[in-house]
Amino acid sequence: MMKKFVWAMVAAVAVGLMACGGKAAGTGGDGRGITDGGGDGSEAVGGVLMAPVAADADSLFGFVETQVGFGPRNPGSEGHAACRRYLTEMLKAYGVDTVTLQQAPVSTWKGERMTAYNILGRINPGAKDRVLLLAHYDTRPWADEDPGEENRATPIDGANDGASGVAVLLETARCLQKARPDSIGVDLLLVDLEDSGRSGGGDEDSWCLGTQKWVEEMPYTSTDRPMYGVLLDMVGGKDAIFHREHISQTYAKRVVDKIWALANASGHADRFPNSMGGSVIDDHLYVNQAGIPCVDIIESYNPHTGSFNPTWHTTSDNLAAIDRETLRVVTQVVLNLLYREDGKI
Ligand code: 1BN
Ligand code: ZN
Repeated sequence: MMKKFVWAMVAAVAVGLMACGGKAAGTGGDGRGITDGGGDGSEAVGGVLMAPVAADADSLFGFVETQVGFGPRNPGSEGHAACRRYLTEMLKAYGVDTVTLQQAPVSTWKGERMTAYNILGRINPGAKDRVLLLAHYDTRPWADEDPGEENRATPIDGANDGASGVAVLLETARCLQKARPDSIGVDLLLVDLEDSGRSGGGDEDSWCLGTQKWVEEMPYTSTDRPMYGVLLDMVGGKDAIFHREHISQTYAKRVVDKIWALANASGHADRFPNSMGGSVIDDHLYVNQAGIPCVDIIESYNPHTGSFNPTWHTTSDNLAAIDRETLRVVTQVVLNLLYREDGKI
């Protein structure tokens, strides 16, 4: 049967940024060689890369706080609807050129029929050379990994698993408004229904339902599809370390090499060690299978668990577990990547 999609173009009118609760905090040098100095294109200070704009930890934390403030964002919830309105308005407020909403019917592994709402913001939509950044904004409907059995049917706050990756994309939009890329386009994709999958293995395609729909209807021709994608997932954990992830390494090794080398040159080798972590079924798998090399920046080899952050799919995945410095470092690496592609550093 022909699948039916509805693409609704949302007029890009900047309204009510602060009313949405988002922060538009100022930026400043971070004392580690990254400055907000207005884009002179300098290569390095003391051997550390210098981007035209610095990610701001308070701004990033504010984006997480606002999302968590909506309550759990599991599909069908009030928090989910409020969050997707907020995200659409924030992208517009940061001057993203077009914001579109894809609505697609999906069935969960429980047989529920739902709608996946994917939000795409495009900067310089006419540019042939593009980078795709993506993150899921939905949260898991059940804390099924919680140590307390009584909590396992409770929806999670998803401060790390959901809100952190979205915060990186919003902060990227905020920074790119201050120093627009000239020669590249950037697509910011906020995907839905990543986290309602069946745990325990054997039903991989029950995860990432929004992205599975998105790749069927990608708005690209053969000449303007992104050079590569970068997925941000669980990027706000305390002292989080980001190892190379296996699926990324298999499909997109050259992009992994580029990002980890750039993180090193940015002074963040401690957070991006040049070694392998885990293998994660995540949104990047479907983007890779659709022909766009895509890397997952994810905490997949936590020293306490050997896999994800200890708060993963528990009621402890809340604001108290968020590390502003982790968010800042990851965002700065993403910004440095974009400005490097744009020829600014
Ligand atoms: C990542 C974050 N995922 C869910 N929340 C993907 C995943 C799928 C992780 C299956 C483990 C198993
Ligand atoms: Zn999850």
